[in-house]
Amino acid sequence: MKRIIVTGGLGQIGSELVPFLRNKYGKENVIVADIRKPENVDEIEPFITLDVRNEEAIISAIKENDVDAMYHLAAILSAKGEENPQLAFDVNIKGLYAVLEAGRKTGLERIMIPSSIAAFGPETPKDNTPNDTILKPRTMYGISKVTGELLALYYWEKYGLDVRGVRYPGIISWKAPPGGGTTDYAVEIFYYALKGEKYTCFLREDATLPMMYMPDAIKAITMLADAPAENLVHRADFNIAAMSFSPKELVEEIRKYVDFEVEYKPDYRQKIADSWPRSIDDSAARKEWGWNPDYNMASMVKDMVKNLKKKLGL
Ligand code: NAD
Ligand code: AKB
Repeated sequence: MKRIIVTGGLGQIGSELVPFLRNKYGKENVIVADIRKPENVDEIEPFITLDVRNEEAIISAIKENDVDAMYHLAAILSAKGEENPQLAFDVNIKGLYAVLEAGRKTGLERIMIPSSIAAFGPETPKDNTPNDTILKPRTMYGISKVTGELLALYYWEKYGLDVRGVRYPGIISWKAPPGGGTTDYAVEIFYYALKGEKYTCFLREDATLPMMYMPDAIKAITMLADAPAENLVHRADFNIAAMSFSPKELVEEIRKYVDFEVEYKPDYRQKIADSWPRSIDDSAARKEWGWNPDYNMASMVKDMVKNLKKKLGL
């Protein structure tokens, strides 16, 4: 991997993955691609406007920029996807197909595609969820993630296109806002707590979900990208775990730093959360490429409070 395109590079994960990759490969060798143009485009350069549903445009971007690898992050997340399932199908499934076809036709060396705990469904065992288990998600987002996992295996076995990915839990971070998921409460809540405002949580207080702090999310996907192919039994379906907590447990931890009021008003997102696991068995990732997380809930909250206070000027 020498020249990399990051699709959806302006999103929550891209905003932190891009600086990491630029530090490693050089600024000019990591091209940010997104459907929206940033206001501060001069700071983001090299940047291209790209709709991942347009295969020809992806092929041109790969050729014109002499790209050999891609992190494909462009997607519609779970909550936004249930508000507009047709858009989620279009971007997440047709867009992924366009990316894989462009990768196959141009001979990309590697494509990284994040999956999600949304690949699981109500019939999946909820605790210590195994890597290889029942995948019957009920959201369009989850269906697109299972499709991606299967297509990654297909393109590898049929064409030798090296497509890999992890099943991210909810990602918590302070640099860029989350993009419309069921786990977004676990980021939003910090802003309300630190400003001393009352937070209305859209999940129940006991809705336990697997979560991960952004530095571990970046570590996981880049470790997997660099792992020797011969060590991998799985492809784009690696469970990875770091912590699991409920909104109530997160509130208790944040209250060690600031006091704030919370009320719980579960909405349609509770049903999505109910269909996802509470905790994850990540032994395959540990065995095949040496995964282990650095942050637990306590160290994540401490770091979030410190960095967000600085960011908000508090
Ligand atoms: P995000 O919503 O923050 O960012 C997605 C980006 O994709 C946005 O910048 C958006 O403008 C762009 N985009 C949307 N449609 C596009 C299109 N047609 N063409 C090009 N760009 C388009 O998402 P994220 O949180 O950064 O997630 C990145 C990847 O990680 C996704 O595949 C997501 O499913 C996965 N993931 C994220 C989480 C999480 O908690 N953030 C958890 C599990 C998996
Ligand atoms: C979402 O809630 O949609 C994402 C995810 C877990 O995939 N954060």
